[in-house]
Amino acid sequence: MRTQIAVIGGGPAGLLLSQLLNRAGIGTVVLERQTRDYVLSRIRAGVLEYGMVEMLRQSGAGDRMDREGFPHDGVCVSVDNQPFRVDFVERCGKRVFVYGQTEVTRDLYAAQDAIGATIIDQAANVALHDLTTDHPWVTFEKDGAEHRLDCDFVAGCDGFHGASRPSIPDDVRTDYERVYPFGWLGIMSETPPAAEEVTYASHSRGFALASMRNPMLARSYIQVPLTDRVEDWSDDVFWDEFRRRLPHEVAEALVTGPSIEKSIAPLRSFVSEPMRWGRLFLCGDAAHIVPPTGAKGLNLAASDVHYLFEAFKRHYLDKDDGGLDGYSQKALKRIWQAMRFSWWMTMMLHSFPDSSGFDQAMQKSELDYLAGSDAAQKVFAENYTGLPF
Ligand code: RFL
Ligand code: PHB
Repeated sequence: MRTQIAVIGGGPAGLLLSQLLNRAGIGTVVLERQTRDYVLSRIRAGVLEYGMVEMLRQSGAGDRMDREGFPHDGVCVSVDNQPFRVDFVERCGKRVFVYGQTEVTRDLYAAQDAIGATIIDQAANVALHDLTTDHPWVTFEKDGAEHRLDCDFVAGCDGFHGASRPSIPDDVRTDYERVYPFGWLGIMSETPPAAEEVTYASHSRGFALASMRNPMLARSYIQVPLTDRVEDWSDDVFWDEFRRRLPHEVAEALVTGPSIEKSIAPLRSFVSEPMRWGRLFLCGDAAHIVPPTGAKGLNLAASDVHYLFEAFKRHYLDKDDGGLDGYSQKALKRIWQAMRFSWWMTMMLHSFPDSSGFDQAMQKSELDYLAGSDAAQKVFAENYTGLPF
């Protein structure tokens, strides 16, 4: 089997890249380890930056998002049950879209099917070969048989636990990491969202986040110790704790109901440099992880895809490798900005088990400044809605 770009991973990064490339006349084969049903059962991000919204439209997979997604003009931040609002449109003239990652992925699969793209699911033991030569190739197993895929380039879009990043030798890579001492317990429920806008709550008992997918689907999170397990949290205990951390008037109006999904995600910041090795290009979670506090993970995957797509186009259509040579540096510059914002929000909004009185006073003064300063709100709005690509 032969293709131009072997795309490893059929998550949002791999599917979006493949879709854009196919529409530009560049051939791809996507290799995904899981079944499609499994990929579509994962519940993750919910907030799309404007740049990602534009890319979905550009890829021909944006119609349902435009019909069923929800533009949001701002968010609410709550400090010890007292809310304030940051208006994005007023501060920076942009807005975000509430539309779940699950739906984005579903739309991308449908768009790929519609143009007859090749997506091989349940591809096991993917291995990358001869990446520093002009003829890289990939092997994988499917239904017990071994296959070989020859290609011009490999796009490593296989997430944090994939095979691509470990294919870059240790002495070439530098990894940067911060692991936070807590996780987020998240539930999905068929109830009205707690608040009209996404609400980030800082509270002495810990952080909480009230989000949503649609008017009858709420996504709710609370900060929990890393030692907690999902079984430790019945729905009733979750809702009681969630309510305590929210703004008073939101808590009073909260409608609760049974969870239809419940999971705990650890929080970490991680970057691996460089994002290119020979003919392998890393993209999305394969190269970096952000804590979800800034809603940046999926959006960063999209900006990587943008840079990589433009670079491949220049290579194939203009015979110019400048984009490929500059990819890692260009992508990393924006990634570090999003790392900074996600880290800053995480540090400002969560309770840290070993924080001193001084640390807590710093968090409080950071939040006071954000609540009261036009300049601080502008900085927040510009970062939250997404820095330009
Ligand atoms: P993905 O979505 O992880 O997709 C990678 C795909 O590659 C496949 N794969 C392989 N395929 C072939 N061979 C292998 N060896 C492979 N190894 C893995 C996987 O099955 C998968 O289908 O990465 P991608 O495309 O870069 O997209 C990134 C986003 O998914 C991610 O940044 C966000 O979802 C992060 N994230 C969240 N971001 C937010 O903004 N808000 C959130 O609330 C939020 N919650 C989350 C999250 C990430 C989580 N992870 C990764 C564990 C919750 C979780 C649990
Ligand atoms: C979500 O809706 O799942 C969500 C929203 C905002 C975040 C993280 C997750 O910062």
